[in-house]
Formats: sequence, C-alpha cells, structure tokens
Amino acid sequence: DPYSQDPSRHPVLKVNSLKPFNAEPPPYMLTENSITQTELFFKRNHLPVPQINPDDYKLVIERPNGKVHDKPLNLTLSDLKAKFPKHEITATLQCAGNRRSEMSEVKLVKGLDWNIGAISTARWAGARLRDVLLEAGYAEGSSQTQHVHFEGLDRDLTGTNYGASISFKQAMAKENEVLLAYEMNGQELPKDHGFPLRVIVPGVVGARNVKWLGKIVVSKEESSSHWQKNDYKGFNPCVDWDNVDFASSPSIQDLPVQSAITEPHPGQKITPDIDGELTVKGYAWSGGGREIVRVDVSVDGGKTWKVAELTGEKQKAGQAWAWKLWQLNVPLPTKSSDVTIICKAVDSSYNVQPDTVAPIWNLRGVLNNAWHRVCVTVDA
Ligand code: MTE
Ligand code: MO
Repeated sequence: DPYSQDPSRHPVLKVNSLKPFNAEPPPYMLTENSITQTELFFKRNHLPVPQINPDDYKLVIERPNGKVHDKPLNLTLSDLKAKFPKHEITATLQCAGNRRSEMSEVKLVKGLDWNIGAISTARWAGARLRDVLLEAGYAEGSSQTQHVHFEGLDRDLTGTNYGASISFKQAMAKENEVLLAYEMNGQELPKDHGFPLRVIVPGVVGARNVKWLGKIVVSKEESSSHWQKNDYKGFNPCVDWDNVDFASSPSIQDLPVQSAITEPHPGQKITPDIDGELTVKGYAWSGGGREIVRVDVSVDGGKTWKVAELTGEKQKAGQAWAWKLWQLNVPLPTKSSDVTIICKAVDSSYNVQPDTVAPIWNLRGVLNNAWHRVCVTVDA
C-alpha cells in the first residue's frame, strides 16, 4: 500500500477520499478563527504523501539556458533559510473544486464531492520565489522565460510527479509575494501540507501551490503536467466528456470572488433566542489580491438584503490574500416557517457572484462561486 506511510489526521475532518487523502473541516469550524488551525486546514492530495528526509533534501533550480553556470542551482533547506530573507504572509488557499457538491446537484460532475470547506487560511513563511530565481540567474522581464514550473516529489506508480506552473511574470513581481514556504502557522510545514517545502502563490488556485517541491524549471511553455493541461480548467455548460477540448481553455490561475455561509447549517432547526435573532456567519474571499469590500445577506430567499459585518486583518490594496470572516444578526419570523439564507460577496473590483449554479456548471465541477444558500426551519 503506497499510502501506508501517510500521516495521521484529525478525526473531525470530513473525508472525501482516503487514498489519496482529501478532507475538509466542518463548516462552523472554518469561521471560529481567521487563521485556520493547522490540523483543521483542508487537505487535498492527488498521490501518496512522499517521505522526505529533511537532511537529504535539496531543491533543484534549473539555470537559464546558455548561462555560464549551467549546473542547476541546488539549495538545501538550511540554504533556503540562511541565504534568503524570510518573508511571511497570511494567505487563503482554495481548491478549484470547493463547493463542487452543489454543482453535482444541477447535473453530476466528475470529481471529489467537496462541500464548502475546500478553503482555509494560514500564516506562511519562507523565501521569496523571486529571490531564489534571481539567485539562479534569471533576470527580471526576460522574454524567453514565460512560465515557471514546479515539480512535486509525490509520484504515481508510473513515476509521474505532480506538477503545475504559473507565469514568469507572476513569479517575479515582488508585490505578488510568491513564497517557497517552509513554515505554516509558525511551525515547520506538516507532512500533508508539503514538508519540507511548498510553493504559496497567494490569490491563485490551490493546484498551483505545489507541495513537496523538488524542482523548479523555467520554460517558454506551460507545464505539461496533466493537472496543468487536462484538468483545472473551466468550460461552457454545453461541453461534455465526448467533446471536451482541454487545449481550448486557459489553465485556472486567479480565482473569482467567493463566499459561503458556515452557520447555521442546512436543515438546522432554529429556535429564536430571547431577542428573536439569529447569528449568520461565513467567509468571503477573492483571488488576485482583490479585497472583499462587502458581503450581502438575505434571509428571505433574496427579496431583501442586509450588509454583514466583516472581520479580518487589514491588508494592502492588491495584496488582500486572506479571506474576511463575516457575521450578521438577523431578526427571525415570529411564526414557524422555512427560511432561505443567502450570501454574496463583492470584491474591490466590484466583481460579484453569479446568482445560480446552472449557468456556470462545467463537467469538472470547478469554480463554483454562485450565491450560497442555506435552508433552515424556524421553530417559533
Ligand atoms: N502539490 C503536490 N505536490 N501534490 C498535490 O496533490 N494538490 C494541489 C496543491 N498542491 C497537490 C499539490 C491542490 S489541487 C490543492 S487544492 C492544494 O495543493 C491543497 O493544499 P493543502 O493540502 O495544503 O490544503
Ligand atoms: Mo485543488
């Protein structure tokens, strides 16, 4: 069993697949803290967790073609910690498949059945990818170098490693704060999250945040990895498995604006407290460093709206990598009834979420950011 060496995990996680391990925390736990507890952070593995001895570990970075030193730059973990300034950011990571289960309610899609928990937030610390690329000899604005490939040390039985790429421009821009992270929430990176080193590309889909990083290659082409080329792409709802052409869509990079209700949970029976009020809670986040500027909440199925109260750390414009948590106290009907709660977020570019899932349905069930709805019963 190639999975026999996988680490142990927190029992509260809802497991969507055991081998490889894929799991998410219960929704209400997501909004207990702006920083997700490491044990509760969602886990998305495509392959067995590789066993890496940190003393033998080295990161291999291929040199620019035609440069004097063509031997790759090899960096040990101590090199990475000693030679490059340590940079720390708070960033939310979201899998493209977050909320896929709602997409399957429209029409079955292929993929893990994520609820709203394939998203979490942590403090990440490490070397800036930019600094490491400069050290390896890459120059800013080089036109020959358009993509940066990340190769994971996890591999399948045929010897294929996990891999993905981002643009060279994305990797080099200082304000993008792309990290080679060796710490998560102040501790060394846990096995499930890429020990000893992973890429953090804030604002960009989870799939490019390569864990167990073994190698970096700069190329004119995008990564040829299955997960770059034939997965993690969006399509028109008319596209099915008989006519899909993966080459026709760009790979997902920045994610769209998102929000979800973490409390109450669907089907919950609610007895109004003494004030006749209910507290609704959730998260909201957008890709590309766009800040959440507003979350709208309705408790009458979308007829009327209120503005939720946002909490979360102050972030710089264009570098809002972390989600905002939100909450709102709403009056409840005095008669027993079914109530549909809805949330929708607005980001700093005034991007909004689509109201329903059907028009954004796609065969892989990615990028579901429709208004989130939770139906509850009020027991007055
Ligand atoms: N990196 C490697 N090497 N192998 C993987 O399977 N999964 C990717 C990404 N990086 C993956 C990987 C996907 S699809 C996601 S959503 C994130 O890791 C999940 O990161 P997490 O498990 O730390 O939450
Ligand atoms: Mo993912």
